[in-house]
Amino acid sequence: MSVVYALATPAHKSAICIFRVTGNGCLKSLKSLFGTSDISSRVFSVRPFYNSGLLVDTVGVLVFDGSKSYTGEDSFEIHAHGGLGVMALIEEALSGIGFDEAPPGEFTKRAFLNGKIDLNEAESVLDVIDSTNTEDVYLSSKSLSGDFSREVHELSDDINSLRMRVEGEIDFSDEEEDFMDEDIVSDVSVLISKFDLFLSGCKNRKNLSAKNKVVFIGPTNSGKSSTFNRLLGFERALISDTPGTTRDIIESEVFYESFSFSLFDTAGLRETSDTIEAKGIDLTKNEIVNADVVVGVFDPSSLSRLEEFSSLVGEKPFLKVLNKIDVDDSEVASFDCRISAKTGEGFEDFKEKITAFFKTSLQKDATFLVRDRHISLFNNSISSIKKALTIIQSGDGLEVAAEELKIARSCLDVVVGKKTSDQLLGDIFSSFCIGK
Ligand SMILES: Nc1nc2c(ncn2[C@@H]2O[C@H](COP(=O)(O)OP(=O)(O)OP(=O)(O)O)[C@@H](O)[C@H]2O)c(=O)[nH]1
Ligand SMILES: [Mg+2]
Repeated sequence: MSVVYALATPAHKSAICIFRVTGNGCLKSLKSLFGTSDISSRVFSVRPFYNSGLLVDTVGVLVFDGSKSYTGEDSFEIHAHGGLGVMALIEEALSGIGFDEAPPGEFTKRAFLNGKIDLNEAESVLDVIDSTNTEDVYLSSKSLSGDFSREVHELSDDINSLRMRVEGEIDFSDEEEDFMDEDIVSDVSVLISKFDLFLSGCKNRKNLSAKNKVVFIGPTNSGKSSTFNRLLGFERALISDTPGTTRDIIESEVFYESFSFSLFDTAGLRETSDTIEAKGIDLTKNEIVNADVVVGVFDPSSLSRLEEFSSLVGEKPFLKVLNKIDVDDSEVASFDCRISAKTGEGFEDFKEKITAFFKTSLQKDATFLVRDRHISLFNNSISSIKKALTIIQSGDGLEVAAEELKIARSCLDVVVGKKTSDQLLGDIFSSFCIGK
């Protein structure tokens, strides 16, 4: 396999950027890049980094020989200052000495192909990165540590030993001996129960990377952008006392109480003859359709419009917020929260109430995160075991029962990647980020 490199951190100005390089033979380039090939393995060393002999930056280097690397190949990492110019020059240096740019997921794919991790563990790497709440992080990390694969292997071994016992029965029946391992039927039933129990703890990761969408709507000038900014903790959206300040959808991410949310600030809704603002209003209506939770922000001057907005939101969860309580703190029923975007009053309660919508949708008792492909393989596997059980109970066609058990086991082999196809690997690794 060729030597490949990738920027493993986002291509944005930041304190540090990290490049990864992997591929046997890559360590021969250390001299031209760092001025020496004498860099200890698995020790963080500080070295100058050169592009065509010119000093680019003083960087941290981590070298791994193949036996101790993530990919199973000789590898190294460059930890440089996170400027866009630095990134461009490091990239130029690496491609200049003939390294190829790594496609998405290439490092993890190589780890799998070189036997460092199994396919399920490789998929768990992606799940850890995609998780948008802390519970999913814990579940993904458990799979990455090999717990899920161990359970699948255990089921696989159980199926295999039952198959061998069934085949033993076939041999005895060939010899016309009257022998039936009475326990086979009950042991297959026990296996089915064990499999069912395992499946009941599996949570489909389908929506893992789906964002928790929180959309802010309300009359113009009610303080939507101010509320949005205070939740984010910085000035993301433009604020002014001119109604109609926000004209486009503004999105930003925030992490609160084990969840990440995507917040969307929208244009205030009012009847308008201004065509640009009218377009913003149409966008807001579309955002409501895609929202998980709609937050309606009102101020004391726009209380009368609550009904109008409630009907616009329809069936969607709707959190009604009264803002600007610093100017008017009179109690108004029919609001879920009372806040001041100016002073921050009421925001703890407000954040709790947003989070509460998402807490209820979590499957609390999950043990593992799985994918559609796992679920369909598990279903095929268990249905073959059930077919085998029916055949064994009838006492006829034990060869077919043994074949069904073989199919059941081979489904589990596909789960952990003992059997794979290029198509499957392509599907899995193409959804990774570059540099992972
Ligand atoms: N006193 C007080 N003023 C606020 C508060 N929140 C917002 N404002 C003021 O209200 C005005 C409108 O705030 P914005 O956040 O721009 O309101 P908006 O709802 O995003 O407005 P549009 O985007 O035009 O629809 C600004 O002058 C803010 O400073 C608050 O809690 N208290
Ligand atoms: Mg605004």
